[in-house]
Amino acid sequence: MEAVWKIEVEDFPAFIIVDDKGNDFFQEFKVEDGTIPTEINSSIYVVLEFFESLDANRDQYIQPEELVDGFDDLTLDEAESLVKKYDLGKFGGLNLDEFLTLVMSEEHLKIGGVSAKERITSS
Ligand SMILES: [Ca+2]
Repeated sequence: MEAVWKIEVEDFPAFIIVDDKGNDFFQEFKVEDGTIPTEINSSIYVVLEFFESLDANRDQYIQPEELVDGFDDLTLDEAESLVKKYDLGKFGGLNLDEFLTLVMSEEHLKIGGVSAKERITSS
């Protein structure tokens, strides 16, 4: 159950939406720590480029079939469970964020014999 509270800010009405436990509705949209680790920051374009090269149907999501084409020795079964694991938005594919999490977490994934994580963090 949500509630809307009206607060006064020097003749300017403002509203804060909270749930029945007093939680700030917008809290979940806040980034905990606004800084991106430098090793990722420096290679964000490499990731983006890689992401776009995998996204064969250009829908901004990486489907299991597209993952198979992108990584060495990845079966469709493995790709499907990886997508299931990282597809937090339940889109049936990975968006850029989820894709980055996959690459950073699944260190065994390789591209052309090189760890995908290493590839995107060493440039
Ligand atoms: Ca796609």
